[in-house]
Amino acid sequence: MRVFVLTALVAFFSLGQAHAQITLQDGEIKLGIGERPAVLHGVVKNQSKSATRLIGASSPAFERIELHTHTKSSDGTMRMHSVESYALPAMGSVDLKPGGHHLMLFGFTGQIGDIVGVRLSFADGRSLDIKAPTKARAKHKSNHMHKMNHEMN
Ligand SMILES: [Cu+2]
Repeated sequence: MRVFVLTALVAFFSLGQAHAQITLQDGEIKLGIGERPAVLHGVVKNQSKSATRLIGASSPAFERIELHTHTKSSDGTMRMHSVESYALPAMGSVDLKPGGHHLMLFGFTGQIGDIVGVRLSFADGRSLDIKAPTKARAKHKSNHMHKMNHEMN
């Protein structure tokens, strides 16, 4: 019995090593109003011992996806801009949340309420296919900020 359990454990961990142990928790897409881009929030978790970087995302439901972050500018306001990648530490995570890193999704081709597939790509060749629900974005201040910033681009 003990030998069997040990074998099963070894098999389990070997399988885990072979597969990408990256997950997205609480992923959801808030659609922009009208032609405005959508935003994806969630927590990307890396449960492997290899640090990597999130370098891109794509979805059949969007024309293109950019990695964005917010930085405080010299006048104290938060500005959104695109970045090349996000660091994803070993046994760590990266938060995609309002006021921080987020994926900006342009050119939605679906309907509100659709559950859409998104592929996240990592620097070490790993990728993660997730499904996230699309929701209408509430009209609040942060939405206004997004609108303003994107109108300036
Ligand atoms: Cu953005």
